[in-house]
Amino acid sequence: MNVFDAGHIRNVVLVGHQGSGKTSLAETMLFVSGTIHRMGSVNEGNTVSDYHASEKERQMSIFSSLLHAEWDNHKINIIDTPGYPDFVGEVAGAMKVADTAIFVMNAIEGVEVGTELAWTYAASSGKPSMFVINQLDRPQADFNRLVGQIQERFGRSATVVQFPTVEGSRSIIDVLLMKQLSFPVDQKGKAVVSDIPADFQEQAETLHNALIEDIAENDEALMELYFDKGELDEDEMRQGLHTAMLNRQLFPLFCASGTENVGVSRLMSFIDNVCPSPAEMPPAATSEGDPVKAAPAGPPVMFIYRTMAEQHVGDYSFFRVYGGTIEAGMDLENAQTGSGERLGQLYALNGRERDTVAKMVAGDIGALVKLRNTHTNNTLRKKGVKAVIEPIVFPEPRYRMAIRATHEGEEEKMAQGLHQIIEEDPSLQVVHDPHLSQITLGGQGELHLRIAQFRIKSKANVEIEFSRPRVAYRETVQSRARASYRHKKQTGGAGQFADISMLIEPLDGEFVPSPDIKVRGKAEAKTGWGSTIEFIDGIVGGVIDMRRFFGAIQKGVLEASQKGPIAGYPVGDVRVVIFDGGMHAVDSNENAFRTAARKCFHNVFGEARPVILEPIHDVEVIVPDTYTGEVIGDMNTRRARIQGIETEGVLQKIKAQVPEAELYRYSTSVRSMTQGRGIHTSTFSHYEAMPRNVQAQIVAEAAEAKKALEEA
Ligand SMILES: Nc1nc2c(ncn2[C@@H]2O[C@H](COP(=O)(O)OP(=O)(O)OP(=O)(O)O)[C@@H](O)[C@H]2O)c(=O)[nH]1
Ligand SMILES: [Mg+2]
Repeated sequence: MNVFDAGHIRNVVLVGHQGSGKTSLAETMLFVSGTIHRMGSVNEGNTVSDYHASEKERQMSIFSSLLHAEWDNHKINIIDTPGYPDFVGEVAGAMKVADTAIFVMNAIEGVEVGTELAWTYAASSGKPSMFVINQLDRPQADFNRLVGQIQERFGRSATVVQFPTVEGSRSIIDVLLMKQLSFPVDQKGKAVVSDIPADFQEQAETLHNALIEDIAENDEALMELYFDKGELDEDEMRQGLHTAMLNRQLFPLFCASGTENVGVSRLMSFIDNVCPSPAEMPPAATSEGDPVKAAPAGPPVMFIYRTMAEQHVGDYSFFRVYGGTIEAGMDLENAQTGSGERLGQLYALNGRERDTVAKMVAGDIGALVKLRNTHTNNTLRKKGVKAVIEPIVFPEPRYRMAIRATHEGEEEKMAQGLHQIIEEDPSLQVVHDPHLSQITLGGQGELHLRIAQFRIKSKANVEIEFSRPRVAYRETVQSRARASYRHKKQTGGAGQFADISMLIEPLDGEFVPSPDIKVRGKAEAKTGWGSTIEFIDGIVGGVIDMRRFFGAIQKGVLEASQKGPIAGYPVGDVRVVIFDGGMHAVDSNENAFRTAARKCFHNVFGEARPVILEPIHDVEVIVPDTYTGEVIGDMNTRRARIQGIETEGVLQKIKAQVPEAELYRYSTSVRSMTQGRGIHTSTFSHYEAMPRNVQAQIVAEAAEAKKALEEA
């Protein structure tokens, strides 16, 4: 394959809701460019992009795939992403390395959650964006309604470049060219250009003027020209659109029917002529060192945006070259690990197919195999260069399950398998909680985890099982209480003696001592589960030698706090004051005080209105407004506190605080309540006391589990 310089490269990513037609559109892009000679279809499972068995089986994209087409001496890199929200991690990675985001919209469904999700990535990374209203051949398609919806949601910056003559027809009026473009079946996607029919002249004029005004509004020089001439020519419009796209001032809106090969060749030309080249994009942002300019003669800097093991090939590292020119055999340094990497063969991909390329210059996207120790989000650079490309921010999990190896003794294999799939998909997350003795796998939804389970099986040959994760409750006290404990043992020789009086209270502000307590010292312990225990030495008259025993007392309390007295959950923030006690010249030692402290803590805890705390999450659900009522109704069965509802165009955002215990499989519930059109996020907010009745249930469960353990 030829080598292209940055000026002759375009990097586009196809994004949008599930089933909007991205993969079909990509297939047609490859077909009209002559890259492939037969158009496959998603329904038959023979597209270039959806080539994995799991994608064919489900007739949907699961992984992003890298494709490329040559068009008019340009190389267009196309990344097709999955629209199903479970796989949004793939969108995050692809969006990072693309220069233009093409939002493929389903002409019947309109703005959907998948559109919304991708939009946040494009907006936060400042990517030039455009819309393609797709599937216009379908009888229920309503172009005007959709334009209204898009503008309502994304603003008037969505500017119409094309409209269909009649929904379902194979003709489009292009108001930039001011021509009718027809795509007869026998022309294999080539446009037949003709004058605009009289019926559409008026609408075309109106939209043409609107487009010119949109363009002029964003460019002073063009505005002046427009005032002078009362018109802008095609090249001026292109130039204006180009600049406005780069600045995210305008989002051109196109029409197409991917499977019918209508509008696609025109889209390719627009990508070539108007969408920005990598050379025009701002220098790549870095987390260290200066931003990297796409200069072919500069020192090589490349970034790995994705890693994927392929059968019979090995580990593919997908990359974008940000600086310089790279070639096979080159020695680079991994910025994160400091170790050296020698580049193997470079490939331009079309799904499973690969072409060897001699060199790749700054701006290009490709893949290579068998890097020794380089992972997603790593930068490879010429030794001596300081730049580290800013990493991709992958989404936080919204679905979590406890996992274990189905067969005993395969824990080690499971750990390896987990390690591998997380390397490939950083939107999965493993958390090991030693206090709950539980490993959880978090991801974007039920299907995401099921695919992970399947991949662990095929990679590491280990079966894993999912179960409901236990919630990390905490135990704490709600009032001040005092108790004493005397530990005394006489067994033959040396005895054991320690006497402690302890006060406990919630750790809430500074200690306000009662008149009988004098503060003499203070210590603070941070527990392994994230809470704080404050210790106050209030011993007067040396009844306990605190220089010798304060440490042992703290140890005892910390031991006891690992398993709280109510149901065995770790203890949350408390203050412990040692205010009285006694010791014995011979029989007192550290062990004795540790034991006494443990027991005393247990007793005093029970006196201070103990309570179980539960984690509360901030939850946001985004749904089309027809589902708002249902989502709120369901929230009310989950002990949720609704905090507000905001309108975002045609979608609603419901905000609430919900106990974690009530969020089990919530993403699945949201999907089924909204027929796949809603999505939620959930982040830990704080701990809160549980209602009595719910607590009683937790206590009963803990008692039962303990009994079962003792009987076993
Ligand atoms: N009539 C019609 N159907 C289309 C068109 N584009 C796609 N489809 C159909 O819509 C379904 C989904 O198409 P895909 O290309 O897989 O959509 P996608 O956006 O890649 O979907 P995900 O990868 O799951 O997000 C398939 O059955 C396609 O045949 C179109 O332009 N017209
Ligand atoms: Mg797809």
